[in-house]
Amino acid sequence: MAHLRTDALPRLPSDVARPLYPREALQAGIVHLGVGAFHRAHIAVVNEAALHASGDLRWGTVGVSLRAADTRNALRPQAGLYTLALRDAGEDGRARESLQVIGNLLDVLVAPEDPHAVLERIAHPDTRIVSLTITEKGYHHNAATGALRLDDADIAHDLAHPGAPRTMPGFVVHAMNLRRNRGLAPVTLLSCDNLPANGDTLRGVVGAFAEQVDAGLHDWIETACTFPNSMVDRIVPRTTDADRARISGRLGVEDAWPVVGEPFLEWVVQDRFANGRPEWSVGGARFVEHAEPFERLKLRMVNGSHSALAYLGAMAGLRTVDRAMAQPALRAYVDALMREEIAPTLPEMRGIDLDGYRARLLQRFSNPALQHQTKQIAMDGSQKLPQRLLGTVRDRLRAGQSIDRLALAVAAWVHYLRGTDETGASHEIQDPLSAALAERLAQANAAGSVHDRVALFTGFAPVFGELGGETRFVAAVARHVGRLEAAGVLATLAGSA
Ligand code: CS2
Repeated sequence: MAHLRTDALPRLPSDVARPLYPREALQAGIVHLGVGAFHRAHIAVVNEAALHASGDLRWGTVGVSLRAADTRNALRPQAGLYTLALRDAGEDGRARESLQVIGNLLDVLVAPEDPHAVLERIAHPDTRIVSLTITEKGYHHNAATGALRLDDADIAHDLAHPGAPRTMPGFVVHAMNLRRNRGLAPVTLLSCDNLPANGDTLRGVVGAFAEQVDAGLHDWIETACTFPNSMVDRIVPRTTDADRARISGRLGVEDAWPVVGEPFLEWVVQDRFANGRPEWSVGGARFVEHAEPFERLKLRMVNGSHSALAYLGAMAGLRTVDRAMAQPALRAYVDALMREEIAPTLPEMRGIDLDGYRARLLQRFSNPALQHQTKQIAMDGSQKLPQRLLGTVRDRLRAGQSIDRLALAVAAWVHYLRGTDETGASHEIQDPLSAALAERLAQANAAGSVHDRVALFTGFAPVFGELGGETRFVAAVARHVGRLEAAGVLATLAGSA
């Protein structure tokens, strides 16, 4: 089969959408760090709509992979073209899928191969926006406090090697130094990661790194660049070989690197751009003065419930989110978690109907056409729990409210960390703090009673902060860990319904 390339576009089936602007005239106004599936199914899609509607050709994208070469290797022979497949189930329950070939990704750079090229791209006069989806761990911060970890080996490396950094803070700050020294315009640094006040978090880690480099540089970044907060939402499971084969079959040409997502998309962005921006509102983005309330809503409702479902589902041997949702006890639990414990912590927001939001979310999680793996969501728990679950726990404890269901989600993570599910199948703990977590668990396991074990484990400050000292929290988590260990997920849920 021939490959997806520019010359294949006119021959694609007529129901496949494709770029209709002159690709060869696109400039690279955006550098995107972390050009994974999420970026290609979210920001790039909104950007594509803006290019179609406005014809403003300043906003092509150069993607950067901070680690692996696979995306570049697959996309360079395709001139950056790839297919987005949006999937859900029709009324008859059968999967349906719409295809669009996206054209605004001009090139992909692989940072470890050529860090100089990445620095020069960010420092290029055409670059106006540096956007990021590098996942929580890419910030090299303490997830509980938000502070840059100056003791991190890669951060120390990047402070010592301005010409060959490895981390996001290293690339951003050293490239900003080049821009400032060359008298170039500042840029917008746009975080699209699932972090609370992600722009402020980015400003914090970039600022802390810059301070170590040069006080003048720090001030220039602070005053000239902007760091909008943003909320991003679209479920994007990892692409499988079966997806690749099915999509290539429909296209009639081989696409080595398509992405799959749900039809739903939201993007709320604080309208604070240092050097212009595309007309992203035509692609569904919403520009606001304050994005934090939307981020909190999304992190707590979508991601908090998602993590709860992932740990409970994975431990019950349920491989995908929709299969977890098909268990009445799990569905009822997630519904009650959102309704009873999460939604009441959220402020009133004009235009947001929380009951409708919750109902739609239950439907999104039940999408059988996505096959979203519970283990994919279970990754990196130490980086996710603080903003997804623990902030909600804190708010409720402060208000003297019950945290029973939230504590079950936290207990499910602790249960998951033992590395074997209830069917006896083992799973790897993928987490940047996996070694420290394993050490803590081993110490805790020597402690005796479930309560003492959980007390020792929740004393792990990089995740739990001061919560480890909250007796109500420790007692509630311990009660659930005890039940999960003794009776398993489904019996625990049946007991707490
Ligand atoms: C998920 C998110 O993998 C995960 O941790 O919870 O990627 C989730 O699918 C998105 O944030 C939805 O917008």
